[in-house]
Amino acid sequence: MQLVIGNKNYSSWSLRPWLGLKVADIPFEETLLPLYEPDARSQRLAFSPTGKVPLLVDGELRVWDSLAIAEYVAEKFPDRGLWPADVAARATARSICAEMHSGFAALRDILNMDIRASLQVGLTPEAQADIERIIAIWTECRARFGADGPFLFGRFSWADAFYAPVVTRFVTYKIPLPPVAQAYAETILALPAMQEWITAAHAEPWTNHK
Ligand SMILES: N[C@@H](CCC(=O)N[C@@H](CS)C(=O)NCC(=O)O)C(=O)O
Repeated sequence: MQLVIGNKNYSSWSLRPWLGLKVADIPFEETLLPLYEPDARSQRLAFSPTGKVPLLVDGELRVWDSLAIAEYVAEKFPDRGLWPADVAARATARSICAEMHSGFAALRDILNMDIRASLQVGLTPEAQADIERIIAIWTECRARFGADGPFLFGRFSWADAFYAPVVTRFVTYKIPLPPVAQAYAETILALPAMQEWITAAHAEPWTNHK
């Protein structure tokens, strides 16, 4: 399989499937298309009908959009446990992934993913509410489903991959977290795959400042 992604410093949607595949130890070839180069859109359109990344290529098949990629990979590799085994936990994991996929507009707008940076921003009430909602999700999942390990549903699942970019945003923008959320953020940052992504982000030459 081939995963087409954007810059590791900026592409939060790309991090999600990349991290899931890496942690689940599923081999893939990575194709990185820098997002802000002059011919970036036409490069992406050569792979993806939406002109967006991430996109997964598996033989003749193209799967675009992070959530569809997550579902496809989970179906293709059911033994990797990328969705929780318990039906209630699995439905909750899918709910919070869907919530991330379609929500948190204020957070996305104000706290752009920028792994290399260390920034201070004024938070709008909407962005503050998004942060509080994420802390509530993490706290509730850890309490209800986290008995078997340090992740949201105990073992690593797609839910962790979907919230991993938020972890980097909280670091970049120095957002203070209560202890349970802080411990969870540190668990994600300590993943070797996460460290690999962060190291690569620091080494990238491209910026979005044109
Ligand atoms: N809903 C899509 C969003 C993908 C997306 O917006 N990707 C950004 C990079 S992080 C992109 O390709 N932007 C280029 C553009 O919008 O032209 C997903 O979940 O994969």
